[in-house]
Amino acid sequence: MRAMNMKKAISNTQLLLATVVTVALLLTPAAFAAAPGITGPTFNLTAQQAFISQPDGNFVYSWGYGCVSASAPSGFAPTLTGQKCPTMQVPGPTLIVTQGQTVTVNLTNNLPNAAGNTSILFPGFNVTATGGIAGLLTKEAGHALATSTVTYTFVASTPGTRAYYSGTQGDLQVEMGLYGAIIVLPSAVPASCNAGVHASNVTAQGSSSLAHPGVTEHDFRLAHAAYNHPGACYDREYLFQYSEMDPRIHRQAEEQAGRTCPAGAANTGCMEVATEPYVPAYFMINGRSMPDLMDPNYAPEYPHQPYNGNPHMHPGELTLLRIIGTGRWQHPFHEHGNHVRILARDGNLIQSTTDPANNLAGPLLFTTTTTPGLAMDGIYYWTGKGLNWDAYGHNPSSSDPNATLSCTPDANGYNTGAPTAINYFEWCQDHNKPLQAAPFGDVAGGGPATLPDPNIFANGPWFGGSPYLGPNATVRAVGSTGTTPPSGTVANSPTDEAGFAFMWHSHNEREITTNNIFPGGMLMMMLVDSREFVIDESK
Ligand SMILES: [Cu+2]
Repeated sequence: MRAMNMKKAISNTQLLLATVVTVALLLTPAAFAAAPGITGPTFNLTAQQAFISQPDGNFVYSWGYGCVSASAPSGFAPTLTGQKCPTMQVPGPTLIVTQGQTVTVNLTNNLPNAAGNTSILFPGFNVTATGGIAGLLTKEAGHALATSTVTYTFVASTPGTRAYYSGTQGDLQVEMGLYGAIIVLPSAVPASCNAGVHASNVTAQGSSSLAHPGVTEHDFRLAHAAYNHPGACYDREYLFQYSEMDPRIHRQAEEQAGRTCPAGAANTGCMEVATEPYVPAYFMINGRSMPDLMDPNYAPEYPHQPYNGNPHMHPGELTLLRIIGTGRWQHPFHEHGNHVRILARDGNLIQSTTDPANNLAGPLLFTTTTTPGLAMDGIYYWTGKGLNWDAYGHNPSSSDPNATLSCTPDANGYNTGAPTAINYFEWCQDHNKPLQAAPFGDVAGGGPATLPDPNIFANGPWFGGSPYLGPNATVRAVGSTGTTPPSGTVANSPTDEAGFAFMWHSHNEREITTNNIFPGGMLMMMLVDSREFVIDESK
């Protein structure tokens, strides 16, 4: 599937939200999170049942980790004002700690008695388990009340993103939703990571945002680097956990959840659920499927699926992707728009053997194929390099000041000299290079393409939108001759921002369905907006 230049239909919603939040910010403490979670180093977790929502209207009986209701979450990072850590969520709460901390996780088993014992594995750490009952892989929280709590303790010895998941009846319990992520922030961040695109974003947007004058873009990062290495600096971050569900397994578990096991029942409880044959119908990112994953984090309609999948960035930003495969299948996930440079796998930074202090050696991946239990950290960025047209629709002979911006290439060919410029990080080789043979407005003409006339209903409404970034390039490409703006801008004022949307999705096309209906499943839209558009991750 390709989605080169679709008009960003959701942009308007985000604009409205940003406006609302601007007002709210005056009244409440800041609330920002792109990879939200709870901060430790002590976590009181519970495992229990609830129903999670899918876009076909199905509510799927599931098991998940959550925060023990009696203990307030130790904190959200970054702060999400007014949000609660649910007692059950899929994926489980993202545990955020700092390298060197001693982490304590107290797990209470509140699953139905018939489900048996449960536990958590923290692969990559030397875990000491106390209390509970001896199990196959670790100590377990029993399904009888007297033995329902177990404690795991370990030192967060190395930074990075890792999976955690049930070590008890993994074929059933991981399928049912007992998995999550732990993020260890580096204890030392290289000084060079405190500069860069993000630092200039914050500076630039405090005063110059055209879409939202006076609105400052905030810092949504958990840290300035993923690892203690200058090659691991980043400007923005997202966590994506990939999984799938076979609703037949969940239905069988639901039907047997009311059983009471006889005294002395085995650790595995007294359910009889066949985990083969395996026929998943739901393919999820962070527990949600397309289009639900585009809704905000902690949207009230998903009380047990608080995390979304809605990446958004400015040109040139180094975006850290924290990727975990948590299901039973591999998922060949493709991030359109660029490749992903892998930094690390399972928290192991991939360094050059010849100059490890300065150089990383991770592969550049077209498809970040997830493997069950495997975590990856990678850097993605988007610029207009290679488009072969001026993505901002500049025209040196225009009278519009936005059309006559300059582009001064830095050593890499990008316009980075003026952090406040709308065309910050423009690829200067294509500056003033026209796309359209005969545009309607004042963007430069004479290019190789003829785009559909948005004023002709037979063609225009089928055209996804603008091939331009920036606050008014879309309307300049239409001009004043017509009364109907390009289709995507019916909902989104063409005089406001236009961005690019790139489809990020599984390249196993079965997995971009929800219960056999396309589109759905493991599919999300990555949005690129020019830098004067304020990206607000607090929703
Ligand atoms: Cu694709």
